[in-house]
Amino acid sequence: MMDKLIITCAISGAEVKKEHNPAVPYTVTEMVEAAYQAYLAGAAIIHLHARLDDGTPTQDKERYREIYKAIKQKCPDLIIQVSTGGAVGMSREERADVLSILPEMATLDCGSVNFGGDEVFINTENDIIYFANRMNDLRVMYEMECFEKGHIDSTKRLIKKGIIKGHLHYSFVLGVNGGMTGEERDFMFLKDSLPENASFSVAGIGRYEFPLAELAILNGGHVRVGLEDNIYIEKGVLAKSNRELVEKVVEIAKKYNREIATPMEARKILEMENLR
Ligand code: KMH
Ligand code: ZN
Repeated sequence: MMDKLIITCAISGAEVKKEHNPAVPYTVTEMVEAAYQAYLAGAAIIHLHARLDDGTPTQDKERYREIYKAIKQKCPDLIIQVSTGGAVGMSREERADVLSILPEMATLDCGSVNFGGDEVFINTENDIIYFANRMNDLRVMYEMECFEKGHIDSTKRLIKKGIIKGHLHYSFVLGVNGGMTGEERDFMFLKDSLPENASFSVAGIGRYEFPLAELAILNGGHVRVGLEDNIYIEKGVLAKSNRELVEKVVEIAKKYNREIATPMEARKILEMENLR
């Protein structure tokens, strides 16, 4: 039997702006409201990028602390997964600053990928080792973001060396302009390449968001949606909110009788209970 479905909502991102969709949250109040509404709709995890009030992405630990605390005050049981990816061009140390607030969960980006134009999201092998070691030391649960198959292979090498350890949870981020596409065969290839006993979630960028969500729901995976990844509820129609995107996944899950995990159930599925 399949585990219940863990829905992650990537509410803010670092690249998407209010000019793209006015519902993208920047301020602390907007972040809390977006997280709360996503949670009410069925999200167990919030993937969080901090922003300044004017929308500038930041990895500043004090800004993260403020947002983290405010969200927790409103929804104490929600899992908050902070980004250690930050924005393209940030240094490794800048990106890791947020870990000092001791988040329950964070992303571990497992390789480099072109991000359109002149942009490259750089994650060298030493970067991956640096982040994994820090998160191991701080007992932070990590979700391994893989933008293509080579990134999964890199994690396997680091698992063998004992650097990546604990319950293995992956996120396939597919459809980035410069990365792997999110067609069914891409999904199957990645899913079949995972180490044994790993769990996975999918994050489809743009038009891949809901087709990939459906594939994951049918194949025992978990799903990430949110304005970081996709601003449309359907072709040409802007999503009114992060909540609306979560609601659409819940509808798809219902169609296939896949139950939705609460945050506590998600902690169990991801074997996070022994970390803290
Ligand atoms: N903003 C991207 C450059 C993550 O959150 O860990 C990186 C990103 C990955 O979003
Ligand atoms: Zn992110």
